[in-house]
Amino acid sequence: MTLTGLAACAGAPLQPVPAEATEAAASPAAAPAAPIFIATWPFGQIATEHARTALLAGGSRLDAIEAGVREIERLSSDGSVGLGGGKNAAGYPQLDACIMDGPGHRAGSVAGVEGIVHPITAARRVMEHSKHVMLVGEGARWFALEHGVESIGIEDLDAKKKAWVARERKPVDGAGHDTIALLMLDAEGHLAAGCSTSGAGGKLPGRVGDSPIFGAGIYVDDEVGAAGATGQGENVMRYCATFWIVEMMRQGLAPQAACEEVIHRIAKLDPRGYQLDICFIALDRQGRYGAAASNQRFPFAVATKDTSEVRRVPRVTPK
Ligand code: SD4
Repeated sequence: MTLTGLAACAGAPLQPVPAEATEAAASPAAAPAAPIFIATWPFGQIATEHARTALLAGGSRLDAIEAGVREIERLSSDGSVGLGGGKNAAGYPQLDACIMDGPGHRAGSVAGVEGIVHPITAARRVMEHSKHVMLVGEGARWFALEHGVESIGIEDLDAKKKAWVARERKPVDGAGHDTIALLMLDAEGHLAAGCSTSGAGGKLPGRVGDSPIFGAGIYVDDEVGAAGATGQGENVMRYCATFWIVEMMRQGLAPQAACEEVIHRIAKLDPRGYQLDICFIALDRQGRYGAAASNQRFPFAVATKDTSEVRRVPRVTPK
């Protein structure tokens, strides 16, 4: 989504979307000292700052990631995260979220979950209180309820589904879509990440995007780095894009170069070339970070212990 679109679909201004975010290409020459937080979109600044506050208050990495993402879910800040986010074709939100911790390569995820206020918390509960990694739909809701995650009733959804089926049973052109993907490196050199979205507006009921999928919405390798994605999820998940970015970093590319290279590689493979609407952020364990987008300017938020800013990258130059 563009900045203009972002502003248009925001319910109430939560933070001033900076008129001129810092035009950033790569991360600064010297990596800032950890902890470092990086998140998608200007509203990501809310997430990076909440994550930082949680960490500096003595929370764990996962507490920080959860706190940052929860705040975006609570605000449904850009109209596309949380229960106030985009609706599917039948007129109700189905939410996707996941969380991943570098040490132990632990991961939890929920997809297509209904009436759950904080899917990121549900994802963390899956990671910490089940032997599974991912729960979907009805089962994800049951599990979240059983584990104390705040919820709302979904009794009205059945009627909405039936009405939609009786109409035409087609996807609709939904409003824009965005995602919060949040990555962090702590002072001990460990990485974590989280992601949450209501997904592509107007999606078919049951559609799952990239956001709850490891290697697509986010990926963390504690030896190397972490990456996160936003944009058209189908074009991210078909290429395991965040896994690919991390593997590029393993081969020696800086985060900025890795994000760009994966876009070029995907564009080369894909019939749509660069018209893919995909955007990435990445952070390595040295604290270097980067971002890239296939066909638009892409603002993202970065915070350290003492700084917080929104930067942006131009779309990649096709090659
Ligand atoms: C999805 N990747 O469900 C998400 C939506 C998004 O910018 O990030 N849009 O496809």
